[in-house]
Amino acid sequence: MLLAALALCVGCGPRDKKPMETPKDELVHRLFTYAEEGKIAYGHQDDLFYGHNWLVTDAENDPLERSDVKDVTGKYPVILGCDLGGIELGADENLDGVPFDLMRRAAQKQVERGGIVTFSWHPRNPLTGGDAWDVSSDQVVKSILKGGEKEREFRTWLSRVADFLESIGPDVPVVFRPWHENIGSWFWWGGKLCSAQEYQELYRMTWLYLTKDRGLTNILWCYSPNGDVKPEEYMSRYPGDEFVDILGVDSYEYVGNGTVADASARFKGELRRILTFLTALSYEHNKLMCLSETGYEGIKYPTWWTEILEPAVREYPISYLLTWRNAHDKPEHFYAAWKGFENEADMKAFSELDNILFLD
Ligand code: BMA
Repeated sequence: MLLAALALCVGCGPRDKKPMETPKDELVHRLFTYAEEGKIAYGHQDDLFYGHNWLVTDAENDPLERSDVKDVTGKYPVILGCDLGGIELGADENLDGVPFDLMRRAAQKQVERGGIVTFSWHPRNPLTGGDAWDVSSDQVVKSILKGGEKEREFRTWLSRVADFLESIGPDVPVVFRPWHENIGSWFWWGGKLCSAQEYQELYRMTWLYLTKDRGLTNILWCYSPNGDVKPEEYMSRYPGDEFVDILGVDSYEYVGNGTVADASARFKGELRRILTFLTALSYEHNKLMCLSETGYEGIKYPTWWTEILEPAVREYPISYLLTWRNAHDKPEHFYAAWKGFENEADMKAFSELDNILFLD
């Protein structure tokens, strides 16, 4: 099996790895090994908090055993995605209603089960008071950098992120993916909302605060631009090798006005284009790579998992891919199959492929 997987994966093969000294080194090593062996771990956002038609209600005592992915495949995803949006204000719940106490317990449970946790962050807009998508001002990033009017307040925001990550456990390595989709202009830290230099300062400042001021050295830092970009755009806001462990990319299938079949074929081609340049960059910079967010909202292509997604990614050394959340309160907003959904058998078939990893 291993030989078959290696033969398929053109970008796979041994890498320069640091000796394993810390829990972070061990996770980096584990993820590099997946890539070398042509394996891709599957991840799902908010997997343990809710699904298409259920929701954890007893945040303190729920055993965290329910998962749409487990209902369909019999296995949990290797990667649990969580979002910290709202933590910066000291809120009890994130922007999608997930209590932070539940999130902490789920992160610990995921690790106990042998899995991995990744955190994204959709923070509010520190200048206008709006949400992460409030792009009404191009002064926001500037306002939180050194000397800016919101610098102090933003440090408090960062301290709340640090407190939460620290509370998961001192030796638990996690992936943190701040300031994502930074080439497009839909978040206040996006392409047209700050200069490349301001963006890089923001990323480095976040890294420096968590790593140096707070001593959180078990974080794997993921840089994840949106995927609809040219290779040179992808790196145009890169903060530097010292600050990044994983090169990620967010790329979704959109149907638009055409047919589902056309959109799916287009998506497959687009993913290959992106992952080809990402593979070259990951070798050049000796970094891990992943498909940090992906999916097709409502998954309207019956064999999307085995005929679109897996063939598009199998040749590339991505350590993992993560499909977005299955909202419990928006019936069309789901990115993994759920019990009773028409393409559930295809997702199960995907979970049984030799090169795709779930938690057994
Ligand atoms: C978006 C949507 C929103 C959600 C946000 C943060 O893609 O899923 O409904 O609030 O992510 O999780």
